[in-house]
Amino acid sequence: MEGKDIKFAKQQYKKAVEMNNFDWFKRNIEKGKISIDDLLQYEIMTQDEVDKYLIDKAEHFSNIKNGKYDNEKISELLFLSIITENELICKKILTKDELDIAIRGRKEVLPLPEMSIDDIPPLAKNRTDIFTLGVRGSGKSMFIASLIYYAIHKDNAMYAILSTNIGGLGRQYCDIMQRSIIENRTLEPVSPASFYCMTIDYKDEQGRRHPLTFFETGGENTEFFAGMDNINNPKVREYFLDNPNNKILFLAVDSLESPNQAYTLIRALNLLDAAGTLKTVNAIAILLTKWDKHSNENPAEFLKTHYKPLYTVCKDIEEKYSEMHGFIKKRKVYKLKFKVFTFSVGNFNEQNSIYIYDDTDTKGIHDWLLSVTPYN
Ligand SMILES: Nc1nc2c(ncn2[C@@H]2O[C@H](COP(=O)(O)OP(=O)(O)OP(=O)(O)O)[C@@H](O)[C@H]2O)c(=O)[nH]1
Ligand SMILES: [Mg+2]
Repeated sequence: MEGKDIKFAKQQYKKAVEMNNFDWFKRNIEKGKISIDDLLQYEIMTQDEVDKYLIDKAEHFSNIKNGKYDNEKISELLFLSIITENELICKKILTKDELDIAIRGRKEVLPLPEMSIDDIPPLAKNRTDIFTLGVRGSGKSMFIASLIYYAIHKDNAMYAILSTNIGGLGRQYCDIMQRSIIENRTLEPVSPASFYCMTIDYKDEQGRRHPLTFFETGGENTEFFAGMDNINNPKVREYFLDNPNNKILFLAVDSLESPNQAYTLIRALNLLDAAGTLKTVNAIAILLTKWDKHSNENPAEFLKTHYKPLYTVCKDIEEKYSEMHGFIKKRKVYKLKFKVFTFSVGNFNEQNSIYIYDDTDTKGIHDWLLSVTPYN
């Protein structure tokens, strides 16, 4: 572009801004009198200004739809309000999930309803209670979500969520758990004040019914349960310490976090031992969660290196409670079993926010769960 052309372009641009009308300016571009490349090269306009004034929204939309814009560009257009999130969704240019990934690098976490421990329904008797303990963020909710999803969506498994007994928000919580897997989304951290229970019957391959109740709460509450001060809390006593039902304990150990988390779990086990509750525990499983990030490592080595104290406590418990003890008349008699699993809900991205569901670990744990729980 020659000197006089630059001057012309600058003048035209100034006029268009003043009049807040770019029609004439655009016509000059169409006729080849002004080129967008030159406007950028000679710094008459910035890229943002070109996007805003010279390119029709329809063209932006078509470029987004055809994958011509990267996520950064889409975010920039949204940031400058050249286009809006609403337009992208209403015009079906992007789905809500695609938009989340494009602009936030993640899908929005699923929000959870709040449910106080004081409002949960009375303990359902003659079922096996599944407790998943672990510090905040250790992967408890994703594990339970995957286990429930797997049972409900695989033919050989669960078939009924009891409408009686479920009470409170159990049903709603159960739906959210499944949705998180179906939509490949993570879940909001459970509020420390919230406590959910879901009564679900699992069906095994022989068609026998395993009545289970899943308990789920925020990571802080593992510490709460583990705190000796709370031993007299009536709800802790009802659901946890004095609960006569059979129990399975899953101990979620976040393989990406510090081994110090194990001491909370050890405290909880000591409390259960002291209160006599372990007599009603059928099985304990350590879950090395988020194992997709460790897939090349040997789980036994990992456990021995980082979690020897927890492993030793579990082995001691297994030994101490190795004597056969029948819990309920006419039921199969169990001795406490101890097992270590690696667990991953799928392959996560770098930020651990988006994943591709993989049910391999879940299947193994599901089958084991059926092998250690009584059936009707
Ligand atoms: N890499 C990987 N990350 C995971 C996996 N499961 C969970 N995460 C990550 O860990 C975060 C916490 O997982 P949750 O299942 O919500 O943890 P939680 O123990 O229920 O946490 P609280 O409810 O706060 O006690 C998720 O949002 C993911 O970012 C997994 O299988 N692999
Ligand atoms: Mg949770």
